[in-house]
Amino acid sequence: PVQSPEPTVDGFVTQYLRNLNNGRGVALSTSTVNDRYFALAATVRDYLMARWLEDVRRQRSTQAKGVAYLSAEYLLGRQLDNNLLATGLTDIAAEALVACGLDLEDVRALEVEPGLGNGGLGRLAACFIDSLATLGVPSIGYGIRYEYGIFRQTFVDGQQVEQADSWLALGSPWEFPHPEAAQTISFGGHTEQYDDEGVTRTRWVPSWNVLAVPYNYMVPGYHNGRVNTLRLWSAQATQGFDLRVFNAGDYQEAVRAQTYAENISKVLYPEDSTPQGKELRLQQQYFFVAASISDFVNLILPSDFDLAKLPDRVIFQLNDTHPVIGVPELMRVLVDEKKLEWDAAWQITRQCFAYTCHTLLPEALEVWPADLLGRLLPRHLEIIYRINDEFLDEVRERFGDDEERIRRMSIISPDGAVRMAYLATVAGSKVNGVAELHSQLLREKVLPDFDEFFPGKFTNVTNGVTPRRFIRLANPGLSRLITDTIGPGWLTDLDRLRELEDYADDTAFHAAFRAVKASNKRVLARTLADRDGFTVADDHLLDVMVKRLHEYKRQTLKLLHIITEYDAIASGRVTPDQVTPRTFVFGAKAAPGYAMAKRIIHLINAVGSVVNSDPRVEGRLAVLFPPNYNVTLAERVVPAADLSEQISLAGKEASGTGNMKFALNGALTIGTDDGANVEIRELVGDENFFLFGMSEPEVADLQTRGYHPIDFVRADENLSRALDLVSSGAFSGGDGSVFEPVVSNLIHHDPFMALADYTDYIAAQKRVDALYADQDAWTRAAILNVARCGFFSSDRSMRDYIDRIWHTPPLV
Ligand code: 26V
Repeated sequence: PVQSPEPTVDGFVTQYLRNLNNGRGVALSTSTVNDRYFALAATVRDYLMARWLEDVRRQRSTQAKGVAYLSAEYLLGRQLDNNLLATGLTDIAAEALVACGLDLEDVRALEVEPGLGNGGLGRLAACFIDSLATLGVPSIGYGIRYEYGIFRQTFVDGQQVEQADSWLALGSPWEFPHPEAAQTISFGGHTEQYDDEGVTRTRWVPSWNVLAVPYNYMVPGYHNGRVNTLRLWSAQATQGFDLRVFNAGDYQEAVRAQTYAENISKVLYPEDSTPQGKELRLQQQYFFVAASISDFVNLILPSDFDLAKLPDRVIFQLNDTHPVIGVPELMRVLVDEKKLEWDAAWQITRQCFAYTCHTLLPEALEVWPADLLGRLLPRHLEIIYRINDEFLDEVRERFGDDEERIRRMSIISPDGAVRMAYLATVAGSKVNGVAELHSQLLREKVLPDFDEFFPGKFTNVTNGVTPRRFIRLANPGLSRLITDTIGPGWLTDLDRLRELEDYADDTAFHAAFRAVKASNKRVLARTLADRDGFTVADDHLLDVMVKRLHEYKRQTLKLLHIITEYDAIASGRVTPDQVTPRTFVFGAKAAPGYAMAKRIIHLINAVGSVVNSDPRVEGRLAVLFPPNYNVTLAERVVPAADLSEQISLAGKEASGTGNMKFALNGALTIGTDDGANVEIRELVGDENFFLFGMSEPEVADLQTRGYHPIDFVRADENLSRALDLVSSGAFSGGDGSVFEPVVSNLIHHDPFMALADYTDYIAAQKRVDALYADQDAWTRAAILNVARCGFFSSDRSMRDYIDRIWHTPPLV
């Protein structure tokens, strides 16, 4: 067994210097900050290594069932602090560095976060693997090692400009590449029938291959000695590929082919709502899923394993439709490679997958044109057709020749595209939504025929967030206060936060709680000063909206509120001292091809620069939009916030997870009855939540009656003034045409009904002001938010998945 270094300052120093000298090949005196960061990471790894190897061995040797989480995205955030926390080495490391004449703070600042995800879905996967490790559940995360993660956002003249995220430029100390364990992944070609000792079988004759090289990452549990694995695949050209072309003497062509193959894991697709049907994306999906299934079936399972028992060993959890091509892939492996009967293989496959849906937007549901899919994966298309034929036969058996229903339920759409969500629903043992409301709408509105056909298949698991990263690491002050008040243990048993209810009216606790918030604001102020040159007033209500830019999330509604506040003062209708001093903070990336979202970003910046430079509102209103919102920045913004903006049109936000992070850090929510907001409000109580806007049934109702945004403009003078201000060019140097597309889209279409909810939103903001004016009442409500949101720990989400879907108890 591997020897762990001594968990003492001396032990740490010795190991650290060894890693600096032997690992980096430098002396302490000549080392760069990068050397020091790498040596520190290596040292932390050394403490985790023995446990990791032991867990890998145990998970292989036991017959216990485990989870294989299939996700195209993992938005991990920085690793160093998290791994120090998990091992309990933070203080030792800090002291050891001091002993070496170094500062932990300087060294940790060097880490570039792996941004291998777009937003909520990718961050959720990262929270889930943290919780699985902390619960001790046998599991492995599979995904893609993108060479470039989510783009780096900059602003030029207020407009978003994307830059490549070269997170690997200086190397990553957290990964363990295993080129010797590479899998060959095939594409293209055709299928043919052949005679296999009297049995007619099909085989796939592909036309090109790529190598999938696994990179392993440690996923340590919190203070439990467990370390799980995240395995991300990187694409490399195969030798054979090169040789063939090289032998033909065409060097250029060989290099081109290699580049083509290696493109597969080159870059994360930065779109998260409108699938483009891009061939490269399907290549990415099949690439990582085929590698993962083969890894599990051919390498992790013993070679004599009876595949009929596969469902007793593994559940492949499909994180949205991105890995759904795994369904026909497992069928192909079982039928073509392992030579099982189709029915037996289908029986196994149906038990081995479960599907999580993360959206309600119809345009976000992935479909693949059959010709594209057939060109890239001809055998898989055949398998999908057969799955569909047999499924529709069953539907006919149940419902007769109800051709309308058959058309509705077919995995193949009328225009010949494969509906991946339907395939996942037919194949999955369970299908879940990510919040109560979302799961209900999924059953009633998105997949009602399937709910009727498969009773018991649909379920809910409300999302959660890891309290280790989003409370303990992000908010050490609050964490200390909680531990001082209710004792340790809450970080892995978050329902215990309830015990804080007893302190909701305790004067001393109030003071300490407020001091923590004030200190978090100062930390944020320092961060924004350093990274963006901003100044943050420390006596303002901090009003925060951070999330991807999307029309359904309604950043424009937030902007209309800001403009209304600004207009009220600028026009002299209210005096500055009549408004609550507020700093509005935005964070949002727009998909590079999403023109309207980019215009809205431009408008936020334009409003910000006018508001921030107008002496009439100085000291009262400020708008800050730090570029490149990411996990690292979230860890500073969330603990500092007073008010959390969760203002999507009801029925559009599947869950939201930022909403949970804010509430757990003592921000109050202003929000619609959407996604997990519903559950937050139920838990914290109406009086501790600012609800506004139409409910989902009201939205549906207005939609059927016919929505005319102009009616709402006419009915509210403040709204028409705010829109006029934008049209007049007040935020664009007098040129009204710049933001005309945003305004006219709102007035004439407003697909997400921002104008319909405006009046009620402004009224709710007035309630915010009123409560904030009573600091005791506000603090009480904030404390109760923390106390009552323990439910939103991702540990609870994992227990729900285990009980309702996976049936994979922790390994003790
Ligand atoms: C979709 C697509 C479509 C094809 C192009 C690439 C791509 C990449 C990601 C996605 C996923 C979009 C769905 C998503 O992120 N949903 C969010 O999931 C969160 C976790 O469940 C949830 O809190 C958010 O409400 C939901 O919007």
